[in-house]
Parts: sequence; structure tokens; C-alpha cells
Amino acid sequence: MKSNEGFIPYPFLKRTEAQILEKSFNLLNEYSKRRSIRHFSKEDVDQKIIENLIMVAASAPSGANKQPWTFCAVSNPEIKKKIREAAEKEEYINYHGRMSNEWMEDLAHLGTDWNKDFLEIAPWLIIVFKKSYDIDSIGEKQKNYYVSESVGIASGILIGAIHEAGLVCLTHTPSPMDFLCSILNRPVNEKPWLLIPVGYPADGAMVPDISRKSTEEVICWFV
Ligand code: IYR
Repeated sequence: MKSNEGFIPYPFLKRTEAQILEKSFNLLNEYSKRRSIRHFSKEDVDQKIIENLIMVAASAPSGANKQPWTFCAVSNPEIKKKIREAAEKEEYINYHGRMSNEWMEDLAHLGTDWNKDFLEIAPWLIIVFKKSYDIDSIGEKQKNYYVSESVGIASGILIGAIHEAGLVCLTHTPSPMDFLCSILNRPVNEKPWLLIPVGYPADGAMVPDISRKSTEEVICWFV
């Protein structure tokens, strides 16, 4: 018989199917209200809230449970300013020729441009770094697995948690993002994955009038 050593019982609390159905409706309703926000209020968010939300993200499953991520949480105004300046430098180039015409046309309805004032206005910037490998205590490289999948799942959980907690965020990728490694003094095994401004929406914040794909477009059933 296979030994149970290294295993513990899973404390599962079973709900009724009716409760699960109701919960799934509520979740759908809640998540259909989630939007990416580019207009932030300057209103502060308590550091403990950010810590809790990041630790929710860090509960994500990961390849071989290597948890190949680091979350940098920035509220320091000087560092936010440095990040904004470096991001705008890259985005200026993106919007003035580096992005293809097709890409620019695909973005037009979002009303974005190279100005990234939200990087200074939002009270917190969470920068998700992926660790392509780990470095152990004697400086040896240790392999990580399914790193992009793992960090993508953790980022998705973070975005959901931010929404459920009552805050808003943006998934921002000012590419190339290498400037974040030097500004945030990251070790060589960490690469920036996503930059997520977090806070409250500005009074009267606007979002693009866009829709989500239908059930039929998204799901292929095989029942
Ligand atoms: N990184 C740029 C451009 C951009 C790209 C995609 I794909 C978007 O969905 C939105 C924007 C920017 O942040 O403006």
C-alpha cells in the first residue's frame, strides 16, 4: 500500500448543490462588473490590505509547488515617479512606431496613449516578477517549472482578489519592462511579468464601452 507519509487530510466543507449554484451566479454577477481601470483616485490604501491580497495571489498553484514569483509592492512616491518616467519612455516609442498599425488599430477603442500618469496617481503599484529559476543558499541554480503558467494563475487570482475586496486595478505591460529590474533592484533570476496599479477609481472614472464574448463563443461543451 502507498504510504500516507507527507500527506495530510484535506478539510473539505461540502455545500449543497443549491448553495453552489447560487454562489456561482453570485460570482458571475460580481466578476461581470470587474473592469480594468486607468483613472485612479489618489486615495490611500492600507498596506495590510495590499499584503493580504498579495498573499491570496501567492496561494496559487504552481509547477512542483515552486511558487516562482516575487511581488514588489510600491507606494514610495519617488520610486513610482521613476517607474512612470521609465514606462513612458518605452510607451512613447511603442506609440510612435514600435507597435504595428494593426496593433494600434486594435487598441484605438481603449483610448490609451503613451501617458501613464496612473503610475504616480494610484496609491500602490504591484509588480509581479517571475523567477525563471531559483538560486539556493549556496548559489546553485534550482529549476522551476511551468513558470509562465504559474505566474499567470497567481496574477489572475490577484486581480480577482483586488476586485472582490472592493478595489480596482489595471494589468499594465509597458514593454519592454526590463527597467523594473534595475529600479527595484531585482536579482538576475527575476523577470518582470505584470505591473498592476491598485487603488480606488477616480470620481467619475470612465471605462471603454466594450462587451465580453457570449457563452456560445467561449464554451465548447462535450456532454
Ligand atoms: N502597453 C501599451 C499598449 C497596450 C497594449 C495592449 I495588448 C493593451 O490591451 C493596452 C495597451 C499601454 O499600456 O498603453
